[in-house]
Amino acid sequence: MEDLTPPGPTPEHPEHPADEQPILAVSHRLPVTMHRGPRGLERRQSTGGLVTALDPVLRKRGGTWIGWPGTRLPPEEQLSAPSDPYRIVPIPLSDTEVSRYYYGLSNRTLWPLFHCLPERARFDRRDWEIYEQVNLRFAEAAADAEQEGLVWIHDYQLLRTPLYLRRLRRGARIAFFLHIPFPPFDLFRILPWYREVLRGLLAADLIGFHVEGYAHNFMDCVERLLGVRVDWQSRRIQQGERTVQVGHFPLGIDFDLFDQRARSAPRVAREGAEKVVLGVDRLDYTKGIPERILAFERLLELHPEHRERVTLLQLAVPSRGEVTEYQRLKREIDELVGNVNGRFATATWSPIRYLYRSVPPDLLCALYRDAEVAAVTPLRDGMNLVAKEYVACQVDDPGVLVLSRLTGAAETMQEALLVTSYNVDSVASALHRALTMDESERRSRMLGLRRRERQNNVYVWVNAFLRAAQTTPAALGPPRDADFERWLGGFLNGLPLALFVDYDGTLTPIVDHPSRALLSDNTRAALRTLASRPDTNVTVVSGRALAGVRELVGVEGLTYAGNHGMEIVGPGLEPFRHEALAGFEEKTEELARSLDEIGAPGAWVEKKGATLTFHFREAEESAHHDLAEDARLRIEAAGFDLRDAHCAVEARPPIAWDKGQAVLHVLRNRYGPDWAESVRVIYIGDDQTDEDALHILAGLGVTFRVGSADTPTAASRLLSNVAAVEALLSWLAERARS
Ligand code: ADQ
Repeated sequence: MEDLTPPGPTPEHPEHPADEQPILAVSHRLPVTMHRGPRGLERRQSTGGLVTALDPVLRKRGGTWIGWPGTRLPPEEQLSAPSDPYRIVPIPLSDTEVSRYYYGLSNRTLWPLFHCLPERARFDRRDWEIYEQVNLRFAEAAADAEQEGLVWIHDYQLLRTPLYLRRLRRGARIAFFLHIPFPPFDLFRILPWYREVLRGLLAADLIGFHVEGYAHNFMDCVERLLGVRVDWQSRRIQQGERTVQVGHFPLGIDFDLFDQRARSAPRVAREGAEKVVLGVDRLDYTKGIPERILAFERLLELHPEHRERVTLLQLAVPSRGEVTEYQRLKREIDELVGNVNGRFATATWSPIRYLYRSVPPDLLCALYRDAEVAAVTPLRDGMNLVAKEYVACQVDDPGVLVLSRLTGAAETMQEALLVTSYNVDSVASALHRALTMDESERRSRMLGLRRRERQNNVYVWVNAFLRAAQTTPAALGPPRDADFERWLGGFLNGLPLALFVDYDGTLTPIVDHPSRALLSDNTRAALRTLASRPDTNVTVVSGRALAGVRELVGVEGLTYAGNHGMEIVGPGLEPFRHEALAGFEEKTEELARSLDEIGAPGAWVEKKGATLTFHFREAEESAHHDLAEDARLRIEAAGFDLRDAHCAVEARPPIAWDKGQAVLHVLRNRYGPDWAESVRVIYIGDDQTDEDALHILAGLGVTFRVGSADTPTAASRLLSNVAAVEALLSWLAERARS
């Protein structure tokens, strides 16, 4: 029977640093579960790895734990008791939310996909919407908790919570830990919301995984799917002006607790067979239970000497019974157990004993202790704590661990007999080897396993994670030559280069007034060198008037495209001015007068011939929204197209011409209609007006956008800032000549 009272004190643990700030833990489930009992709502301490790990830390440091209490709570009911060492904040969820966010998106979409079983995944937009809403709710609760110190968010149910929290609390220190695998790029990109998930996580300062492989998969996805720069060596990711640290922290268990329980738990009477192969799992298709039963059947076929001498004892805790896949799995296991028992059972022996229930800790430890073999054979598992618990309970005659290579645990537990669970024959032969292994080999293997798990226990894990979470990662600085070489070396491949660069926000930082946006000496020098290279042509594409941008850059030999490319001049090109412009100059004048009427201090109109820009960067920030709205209405009423820019709205004649058309014009006229055969194209831009060019060039060239991963863009890569653009231009200027 589990304890129904609030959790009692846990023994002090020497490895806990006591003097640090409180922690705000956020996980799908709370460390306590509410049940409707005879005395009304009753609170019960949850068990499980996460609670074991975090509960003592929160007790020591104080803090708050936010999560779902597992039942519907009347709003006035509070879970916290005044005597609690930390605060418990329940997030109520409606039935629809539980069904769509938890059973739906979390368990029918993310769970199978992240465990590399995409054929089991279901993709439902409505599930995703509710998942977003619930993740936002968790973030709001975390923001409202008004607590200093670290926010530690857990697991796949809350992948978007770091982002929502970051929006609410810019300066918060946020750490995230994923308890399940992170899938490889090929599988992850199947998720329709892959960008959102990556952006959600990148809002954290530290992102932790169990093993290195998952961290690598994540960084690979960030680099390839978002085009964000990753430093593989230090495992840092530059996300705009923020630096995100990625790490791996293999979770351990409370080794001494299991060891002690195994020493004190009474013996469990055995029926018949001499040896037990033990399986302990949540009933989940990732755990490979049917495959294990088939392997056991194969063992009995291939090695009849084990018949009537060995039993497979399979414990399965009921799990996610609301999901059809799990109901189907339960039927499948029932059937398989029936088949094997029907085929091999004798009057005194059943090959498989199958218990579909949770067992209390003491009994579990006695079963672990007394089992000759533990068969831990998931098809995929983030870590797997059962393997570790079994090892901790081997206090007598040592047993043998048969462990799937496809678990996180297998990364370190190399003394186990490692198997690939899909290969039934090899699992059968590993079981045979385990059952017949002599004592000295068993002892040597178990000694190594026990030493490591005792040392790397759950408290060591918590401390390692918290230490990393409290260290601010150093900024990566601009990309280095090796990065550019990797991104562009193969692409350029000795062909001439047509380089297109935007001006404001790309070549120069965004400043208060356009007249103050000036090139740095390095950028100007790089542009000069580029202009002098016979294998390179540079076009500066700007929303500014042609004369203005040409004067500001002031480098000879470049092509200039002003007014979003409606006017172009450059060496070897016929000067170009879009024919439709002429008829618009008067209308533009009228629109300028109308915008002048807005008359807010700090807002002004920049006239550029047939186009214009309404600037409001220098106006009161609180007025920005209304100013933009007013300008948009006037621009639309005048029949002009509008574009939002940085603290500005641009108006241009409704002519089907944009920066993308301008790029194509330059390429066609300079290199001929088959330009794609003879020249490599790179485009660098920073705002919405550049997106037209980025779209057109997708797949045709390499495109960069200055910004963070939160920026929706068609660019192939992101550059964090103008300094990164400068570094790229310098690399292009100095690269070997073709
Ligand atoms: P789970 O998928 O739940 O956890 P696991 O790590 O094996 O997997 O933990 C299962 C827990 O349930 C163990 O502590 C075990 O003792 C207990 N348990 C199983 N069957 C039981 C039974 N019949 N009676 C009583 N207790 C039983 C997720 C990830 C894992 C990761 C953990 C922690 O899927 O890969 O190791 O989180 O990060």
